[in-house]
Amino acid sequence: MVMERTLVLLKPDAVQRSLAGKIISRFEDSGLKIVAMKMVWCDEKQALNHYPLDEEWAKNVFEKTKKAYDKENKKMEYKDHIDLGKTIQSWLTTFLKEGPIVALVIEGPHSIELVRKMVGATEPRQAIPGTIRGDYASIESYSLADNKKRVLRNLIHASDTLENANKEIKVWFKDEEIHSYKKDIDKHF
Ligand code: IDP
Ligand code: MG
Repeated sequence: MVMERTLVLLKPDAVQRSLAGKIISRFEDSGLKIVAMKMVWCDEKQALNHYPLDEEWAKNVFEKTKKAYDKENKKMEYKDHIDLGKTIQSWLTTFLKEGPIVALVIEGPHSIELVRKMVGATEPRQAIPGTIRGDYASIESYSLADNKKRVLRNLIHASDTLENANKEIKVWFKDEEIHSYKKDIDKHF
């Protein structure tokens, strides 16, 4: 499907650093359409619904993290992807509850892929300049996060697949909170 919706969260560090407006502007500038937006201070249940311990996700996180460790010739202390997944999940829920977040649904052709590209790599240190993480969080790294036994503070979440986008949108928005309206650019799609 070409026309897609994706879920974006401006995590507590983005709100804390007063970056919400700047980040939202980037999505507006792209031509994609914001169809839902609100500020939420979530609880444990909502945080866990957003980051359930899904085996595929844990494998993916494990691979990314291991690659970064290998590059530095550092040994990972985690037994396997489930061990790492559980730790990251608990750090993530603590982080999401730290302060209010801004949740958005962004709609447009290929919006899932485009938004992920604008967001940049998971580890901000690897995120290239011009991406949101690369511009505003680049001093953040796996090693800094690990030393403090905390999650990567990387400002933003964006859905990575259509299946996850559909699930995640439901965690944060009721159907009636998502709006349909026309923009000029729509006539080209
Ligand atoms: P993504 O946000 O780029 O999609 P995921 O792999 O889905 O990245 O991981 C979710 C979040 O978990 C990341 O945004 C980051 O905040 C955190 N995270 C992932 N891997 C690690 C890690 O190895 N150490 C600390 N935090 C991590
Ligand atoms: Mg993800």
